[in-house]
Amino acid sequence: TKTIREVLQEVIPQKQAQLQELKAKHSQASLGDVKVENVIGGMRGLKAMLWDASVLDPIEGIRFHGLSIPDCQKQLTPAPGGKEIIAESMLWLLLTGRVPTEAETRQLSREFAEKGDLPKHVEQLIDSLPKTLHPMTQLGMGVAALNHDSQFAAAYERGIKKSEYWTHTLEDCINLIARLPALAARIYRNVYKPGTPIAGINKDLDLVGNYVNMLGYGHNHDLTEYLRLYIAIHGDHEGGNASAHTAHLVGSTLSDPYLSYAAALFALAGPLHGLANQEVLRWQMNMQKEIGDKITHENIKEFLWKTLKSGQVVPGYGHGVLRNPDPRFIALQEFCSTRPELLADPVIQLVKQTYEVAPGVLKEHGKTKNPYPNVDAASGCVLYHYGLTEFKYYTVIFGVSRALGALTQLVWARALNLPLERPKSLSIDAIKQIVEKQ
Ligand code: NMX
Ligand code: MLT
Repeated sequence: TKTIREVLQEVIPQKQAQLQELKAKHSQASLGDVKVENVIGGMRGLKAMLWDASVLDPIEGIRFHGLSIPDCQKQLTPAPGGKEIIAESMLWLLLTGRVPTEAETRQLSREFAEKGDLPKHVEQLIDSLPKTLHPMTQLGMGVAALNHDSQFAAAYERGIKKSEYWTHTLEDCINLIARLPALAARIYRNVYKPGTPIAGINKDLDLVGNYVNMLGYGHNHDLTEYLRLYIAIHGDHEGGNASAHTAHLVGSTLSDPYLSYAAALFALAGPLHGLANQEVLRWQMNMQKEIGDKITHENIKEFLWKTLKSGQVVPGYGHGVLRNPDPRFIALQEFCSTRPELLADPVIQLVKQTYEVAPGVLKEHGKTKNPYPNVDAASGCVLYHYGLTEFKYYTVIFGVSRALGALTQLVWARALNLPLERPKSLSIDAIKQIVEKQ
């Protein structure tokens, strides 16, 4: 059994050599033109980032180091007594490119549990915040305040060689992932169950097992399994998504992992990105209220058109890269398909029926390049079924998850000595001058 640090010590020199070779042989090769539409269109389609842990195919969806979600479900070690992928095995895969053994997975679970308690000052900060402050704002503030103990920041201040950056970054990333459940659970308990005690960390449980326990739902095995799957598959979605990209950009200034990930969380908190899971539930509940018991395709269609005609987006549909139903959406639907009590739930049925109608309506509407559901269309309704009905909290769970991928890339960015990210911008006049000369 090797530690994650030992495996990284082995794989980093190999990857460094690969990058050196690419630089030496192909630095001047083109990966495609930069068109005006890329510059004014949110850089969509522009191949402009290095990101190794996962690649998103528009049709097939996400692969983590080449493994699809069903591959991961087969190959990655679940929790004892569980079946779903857990955060530890996903992090091992993302960080090292290797499927960990069961012993390696358990070793990481134990390390997370041992490091999971929050420092007093962060508990006090979170406890002092108004309960009306959005849970995502609280999460970002808590993560930023954890930088008090950043090993990278302290080592940088002492003066370290660039070749040592990644080891300190890794320690911060592991400490941050370990502490996220206690932080996220404290926010939930303060806002929604004030005055009740929070469970302590159980050293024999996996990261998400402890998270669900601290949230107060540890008795619910199915919800625990659902959140294990949810957190594993939201972990990484290549590099260009707004949260991961933000962490990468901020990290490239050598801001420490806590500050970099806090920034990422504030990108995740936008309704076009992670907040969409909150928005989906709110929107589906409004649909249910308006339609009442008579849920038919016709009624759903009418509600969809009402949303679109009022100039709003249909939350949970569309994507910057995907052009097919999101395999994460499919995986979460499949979780439901083996559980009759979930299939019978009216909110889950409404989500499923919306999926039967929405792509047709969005195609007819004719704007979105992708009329199919993304992960957010499905992720909240199961939480709702299990009694976690406070949908303003849902993006926090996404925030616990995305740390796996975004922090993996911070370690690799330091290991590969990637430079400050600083693209060139152009004014409208400058663009006109360039194109008019062509
Ligand atoms: N409902 C209505 N209109 C849409 C939708 C939608 N679901 N998706 C895209 N459009 C519109 C979009 O607003 C744009 O309109 P306009 O020309 O007036 O600006 C047009 O279609 C073209 O957009 P696309 O190029 O298809 O999409 P883009 O890559 O710009 O944006 C999203 C991707 C995900 C931001 C967009 O599809 C969206 O707003 N979806 C709803 C929100 C959502 O579910 N976000 C979650 C994404 C996943 N995540 O977890 O982060
Ligand atoms: C994500 O998981 O980050 C979202 O699907 C958005 C994206 O990939 O752009």
